[in-house]
Amino acid sequence: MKTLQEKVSVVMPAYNEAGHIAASVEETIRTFREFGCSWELLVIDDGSSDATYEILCGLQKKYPGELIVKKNPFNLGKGRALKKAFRYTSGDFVVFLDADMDLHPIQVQTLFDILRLDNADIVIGSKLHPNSRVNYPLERKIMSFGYYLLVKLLFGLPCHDTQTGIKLFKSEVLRKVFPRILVKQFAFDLELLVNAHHLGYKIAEAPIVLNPQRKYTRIGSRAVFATTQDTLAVFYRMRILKYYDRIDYYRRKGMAKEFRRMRK
Ligand SMILES: Nc1nc2c(ncn2[C@@H]2O[C@H](COP(=O)(O)OP(=O)(O)OP(=O)(O)O)[C@@H](O)[C@H]2O)c(=O)[nH]1
Ligand SMILES: [Mg+2]
Repeated sequence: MKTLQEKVSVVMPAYNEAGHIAASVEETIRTFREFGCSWELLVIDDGSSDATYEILCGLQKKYPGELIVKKNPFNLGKGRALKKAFRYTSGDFVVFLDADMDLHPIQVQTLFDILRLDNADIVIGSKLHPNSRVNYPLERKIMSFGYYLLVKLLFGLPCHDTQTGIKLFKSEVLRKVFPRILVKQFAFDLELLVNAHHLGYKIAEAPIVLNPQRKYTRIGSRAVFATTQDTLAVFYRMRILKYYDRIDYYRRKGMAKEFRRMRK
């Protein structure tokens, strides 16, 4: 990373993470200082009802020039939080990193190595990579594999796990893809990756080490149902309505808003 000429923006979405956010921010800052490249950390509080934002404001005073803090007044979900946060980044590369410390930031190095080796535009951490070390319950493993089969069947994406909270993008990719997508709340990662793939960007996968910090996952059966529903909605828009291609056409003509309204 020391030889990296370009700047890296780390974007961390945080929703009710008062228990983890300080450790997460401090560890990320320590790691990137050691990497020695040019970087910034942008944390967006997604309308938390706990003390996440107050803790972040304290940290911002401690790390001026390194930590940027933004806030959504209401909880909008991870996808919309990331889309908003992206507007404030100035890096040539953008890393999405979850705030719960399940995935240590040191792993960003592996993602960059794979980006170079594979000449990729996007590298995503994958729990299903043969070299990953994941310490999470059997039912989550079965869910991950089932979702992989569904995604393979519907989209033929060259990835095994779209859901893991560490991803690296050339910022040009996000600049192109964000305006096209609807940001489906439960299938945001998938919608982003499917559209990037559709536009011809190369996606590679990286092994990860995952150490769950929460005793209980926040993903319940309602979220599984909603994720499947949103995934099918992305399929319908991509393959049947051709919405994503048409929104691009209307955007070029400056009529995207009218088109979105028509399609609602
Ligand atoms: N659940 C949830 N997370 C959000 C939201 N907005 C931002 N986030 C952040 O998105 C990241 C991923 O959320 P998690 O709840 O950890 O989701 P997960 O890793 O799939 O599930 P866990 O097994 O509970 O860790 C975390 O950094 C959250 O703080 C939101 O509206 N809901
Ligand atoms: Mg998590």
